[in-house]
Amino acid sequence: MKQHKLALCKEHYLEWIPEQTERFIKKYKMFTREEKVIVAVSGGKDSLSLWDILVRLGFKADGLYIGLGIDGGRDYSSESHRLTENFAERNHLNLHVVDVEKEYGYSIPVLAGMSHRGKGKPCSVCGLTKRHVMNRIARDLGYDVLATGHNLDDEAATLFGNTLIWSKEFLIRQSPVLAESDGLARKVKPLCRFYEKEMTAYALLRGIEYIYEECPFAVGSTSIYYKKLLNELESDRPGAKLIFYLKFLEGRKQGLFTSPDPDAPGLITCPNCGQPTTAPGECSFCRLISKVKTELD
Ligand code: Q46
Ligand code: ZN
Repeated sequence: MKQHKLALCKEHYLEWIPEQTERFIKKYKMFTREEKVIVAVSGGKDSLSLWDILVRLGFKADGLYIGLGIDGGRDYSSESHRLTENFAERNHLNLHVVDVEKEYGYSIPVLAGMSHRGKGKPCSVCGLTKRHVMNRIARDLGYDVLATGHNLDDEAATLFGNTLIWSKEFLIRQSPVLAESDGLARKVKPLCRFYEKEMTAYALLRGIEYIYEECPFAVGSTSIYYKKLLNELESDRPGAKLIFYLKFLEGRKQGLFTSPDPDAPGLITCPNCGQPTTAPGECSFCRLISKVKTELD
């Protein structure tokens, strides 16, 4: 690991990753050992590794898998579901599964096809649905905190995109920990300081079986393009990604991008699902489902 000027053998690497994760959990005050954590798992290396690390550290962590109904010619969702179930079974862990089609009547590609969001790509509808389900499950099942497997490459690419257009709204919300508020669960990213490569090495060394392919809809996405640019920068200047992200966090600590926009609308409750929303009436997710129902039924 050039950026840390550190080389470790397998045994010590597998100790170093959890030790560092615990340090980040404490440093950013993400959660305590007494709190109940739910990890959003996709079957990929980051989320399964996160679950593995939290359990090894002795945290009370269950999993949440959301079935999106994405095939992409290679059974993407069924394969990621199978690998997640395998992981949970092998480690005797508790996994909650929400199948979007069974629960709401339509898969992500069908919902996306009927919506104006996303210009032909389902990612916007997918993100909206995942946020809705994750928050509902965390709240309804009494979890204190929702953890996701975002790594440094994800965070640096998001930060790069938000910085290119100085998106204050998103820069304010980009943090290793987002406190709970008005019906929104606390959200944390314990892997936010690990490079993607480091997480791949962890998953492989731990023998975690995960889905290698990205979601078929990730191909050609802006975030992959930003990751490619940042990788070029990183190969010339090892550590550049980490510095970019850590300096941003340092700026936040000093008060940059932390004060909420005074014009931002406050949160109100959706009369249908009870989740927080910004505009009067049903939340965006409930509106999407009603619209698709009306058009398809
Ligand atoms: S799962 Fe969903 Fe991602 Fe696939 S459809 Fe797009 S948002 S790319 S993280
Ligand atoms: Zn709603």
